[in-house]
Amino acid sequence: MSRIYDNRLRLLKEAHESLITRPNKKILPGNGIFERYEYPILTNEHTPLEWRYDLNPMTNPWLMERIGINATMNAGAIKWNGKYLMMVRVEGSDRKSFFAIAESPNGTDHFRFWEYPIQLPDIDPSETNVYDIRLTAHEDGWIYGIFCSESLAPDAAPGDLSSAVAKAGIIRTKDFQHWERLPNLISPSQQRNVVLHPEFVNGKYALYTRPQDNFIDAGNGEGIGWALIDDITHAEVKEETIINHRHYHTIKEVKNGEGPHPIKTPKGWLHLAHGVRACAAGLRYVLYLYMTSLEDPTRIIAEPGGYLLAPEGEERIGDVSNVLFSNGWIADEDGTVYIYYASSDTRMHVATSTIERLIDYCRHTPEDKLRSTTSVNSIYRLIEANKLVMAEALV
Ligand code: BGC
Ligand code: BMA
Repeated sequence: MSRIYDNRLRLLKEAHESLITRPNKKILPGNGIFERYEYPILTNEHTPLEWRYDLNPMTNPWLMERIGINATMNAGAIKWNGKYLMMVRVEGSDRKSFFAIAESPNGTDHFRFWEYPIQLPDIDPSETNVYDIRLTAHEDGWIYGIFCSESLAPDAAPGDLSSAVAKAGIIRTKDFQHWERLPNLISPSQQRNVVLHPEFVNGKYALYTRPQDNFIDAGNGEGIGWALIDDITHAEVKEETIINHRHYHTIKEVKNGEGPHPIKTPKGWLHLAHGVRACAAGLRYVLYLYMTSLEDPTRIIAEPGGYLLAPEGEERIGDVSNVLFSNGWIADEDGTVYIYYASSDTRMHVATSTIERLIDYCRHTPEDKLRSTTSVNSIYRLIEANKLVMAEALV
């Protein structure tokens, strides 16, 4: 074995291991709603060396990387057998993304990838890319994953190699080892951001959808939709109602989409979604919360104005800058909520909060009344109320 090979192998292994075992710290005091953490929880550098390097000194004497990994982003998440799992969108340097599971003992650091990425059952030769999976442990006993399956548009003009079609792919498992692939969702429009509700509603499966005019634009698709499905093994959207609308001059003017499936709380279903606005710098993606009724999960009961999380610092920079995206969170038994979010289509982060705090935030943050003047009114009301509190404190 050459000295170059030996040295490089030792350095690579040390760097990799210390990255994975690096403890993460909460950044305090935060805004009281959630806490961010000092380090991203997964980056391309966290992927196993065995995925990237040929470790045979005979065929790779310089120990070069043979397969590049570009990003680890947009992960679904679930607590399973006491472990915190992310089903990550890993993107190679060839721009193909695929899914791989990374596991942590505590939800905020020590995320380590399982030995192999997931090889999905291949049901459609035109399927080119897969991404943004949402995991749902459904009350039917299966764990489902719904993801975007993307292909070149069949009607693209010759030479147009960008027009694409987005469909919802569906898989399910009981052990995270064996995956059954069900037929893609049949829908009148293209679909990205499809999410399975964890419970039956009127005896049916329920999906959050996001109808779109074409591959990029939500267009007349006015927001986050809801559809009941008769048979999940031949899923078809027959009727779709919009439950969370877009509005002019808000954080979700251009598009919005459901994040992970909502968390059931005593006060209602707690939803995490992304909102998109357009600006000179391109599309800006932020994360927001809303709540729906336990009796009728399509009825909004609270929607705080503005965003919960927007890109900050390093988060603002990456392959697709100015983007936060989340399709995974975990509500723990003790009420802690782990919000897994990706920044700028590049890396994964965690923010923590609790169910109680997020409900309080949803119910007591003024809603967006859609005009500057109404926003100033909210600030006035807060100042006046604070003056009373201060005056009482002085007595
Ligand atoms: C990308 C996604 C993106 C979508 C719409 C896809 O080709 O892989 O990350 O959300 O285009 O822009
Ligand atoms: C979208 C998503 C994500 C991505 C975002 C920004 O449409 O579905 O895959 O994070 O674009 O590129």
